[in-house]
Amino acid sequence: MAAAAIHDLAAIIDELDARGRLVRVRSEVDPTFDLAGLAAEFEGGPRAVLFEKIKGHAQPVFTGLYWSRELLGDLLGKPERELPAHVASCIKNWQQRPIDPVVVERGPVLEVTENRVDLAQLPIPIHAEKDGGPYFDAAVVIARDPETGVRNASIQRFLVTGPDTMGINIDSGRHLELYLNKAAERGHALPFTLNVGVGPGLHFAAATPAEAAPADTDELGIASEFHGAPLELVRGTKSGVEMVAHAMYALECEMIPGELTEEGPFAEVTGYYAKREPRPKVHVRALHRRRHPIFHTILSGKEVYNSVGLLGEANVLSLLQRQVPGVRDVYFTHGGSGFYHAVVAMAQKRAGWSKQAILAAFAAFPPLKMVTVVDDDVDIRNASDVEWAMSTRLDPRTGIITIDNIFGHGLNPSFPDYLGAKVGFDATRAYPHRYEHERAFYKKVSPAKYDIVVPEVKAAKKRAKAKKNGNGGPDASGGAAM
Ligand SMILES: Cc1cc2nc3c(=O)[nH]c(=O)nc-3n(C[C@H](O)[C@H](O)[C@H](O)COP(=O)(O)O)c2cc1C
Ligand SMILES: [Mn+2]
Repeated sequence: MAAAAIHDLAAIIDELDARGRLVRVRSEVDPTFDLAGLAAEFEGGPRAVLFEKIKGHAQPVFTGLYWSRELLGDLLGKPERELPAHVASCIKNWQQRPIDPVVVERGPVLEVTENRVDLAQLPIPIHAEKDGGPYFDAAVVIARDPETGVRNASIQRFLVTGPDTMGINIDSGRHLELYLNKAAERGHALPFTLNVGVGPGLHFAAATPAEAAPADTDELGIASEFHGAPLELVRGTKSGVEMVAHAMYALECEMIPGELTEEGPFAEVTGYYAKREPRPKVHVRALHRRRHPIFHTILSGKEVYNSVGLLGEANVLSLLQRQVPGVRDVYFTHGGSGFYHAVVAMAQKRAGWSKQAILAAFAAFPPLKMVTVVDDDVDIRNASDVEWAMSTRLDPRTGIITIDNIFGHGLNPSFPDYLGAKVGFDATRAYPHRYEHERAFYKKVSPAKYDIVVPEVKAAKKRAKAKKNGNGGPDASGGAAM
């Protein structure tokens, strides 16, 4: 897709439609449970989904932009296996010479402004049956450091608790937590904007881990790299914090330090419910939107693997390639909830570098719980192949590293209060390589060059019928069966 249109979700949806990559749900759908249940039927497939009629609402809902790397690769014009390297190169360009966003006078998000906010008017779905209520789960937060003014972008989940109030979940170590603490020290509120319905450039900028975009950098510039042009912002009318000019909706919000509200449960990317607990309360002061907005929601499974996971993968890949000779590729497995298990492929140059790769991967992305390093003759995207390396090359006496009492991801039940243990598996061959560990391969031969007859396998039921009618296959004629 033309880079120029990638910042606009409406243009993206039209483009997906033109490419046969948009499922349109024409029937009315209940946003409470049914929408997510139906979306789950399409999760991971090559198409996103537009719910045209939402029960009780005039505005449609869109989901699925991130649940397939094939879809994402097609949209960004990259083969899916090259996505981590593409993302890594965009971030590297930004680190070396950032293209700052520009503030413009007008944008589609300013078409309608509502100063009396009623969140119940928005078609915000309730996903899982035990969720605490409707959630914003794909919207980008823009805030400014109360001390330095540096902007930050992040994605947090927000539970709607009233017409103009919400609860937010800020994980430990997030830059937004730092900003809120700084606002508390100064005794004032922390204003921010919540931007719903943005393109993948800004979504990826917001999901860029702190290890790649530290607190003193304006990570909004990362979006400009994906767009091929500066990200366009408009100034908020209440606090002056910027909003995304091409968002579907932008909410001007603030948190008053110390004010808490009950937030949760929420069906999380881990496959478990996040606990209901007192968390920061949010006041919505104004709502801006397009005249015909589309609400963007995501299912917190594969969609998060390909945003937090993809960005984590890109960072681990670029750091490892700089620090550990021989690293070829990195993949965060789906079985590892998308960002708890990294598999690293390397062509060893020296004994011991594989263990170095384990430590560097943990440092590059703290939510990781497991790192498995294999040789570059293993397909890291194939769980059986990785298991083959573990069962034939890993020496459990010397190849397993455990680190106890280390910071991890709070949503992972094995890190209660963000503390737990991590494990690294060195499943590479002993170096220097020995004959016993050399993988056997067949010559690559293309069947297309040969005249081959491949019969259709007949179902057992059909075979029995054919036999009864006296025109059986090899069984009936006494021929040899293979
Ligand atoms: C769909 C999605 C939902 C997320 N939900 C949360 C959340 O509820 N709380 C949170 O702290 N981080 C959440 N994250 C992760 C952060 O947005 C991400 O780690 C980001 O890099 C944090 O920004 P920061 O480094 O500027 O603090 C989510 C990410 C995605 C992609
Ligand atoms: Mn940040």
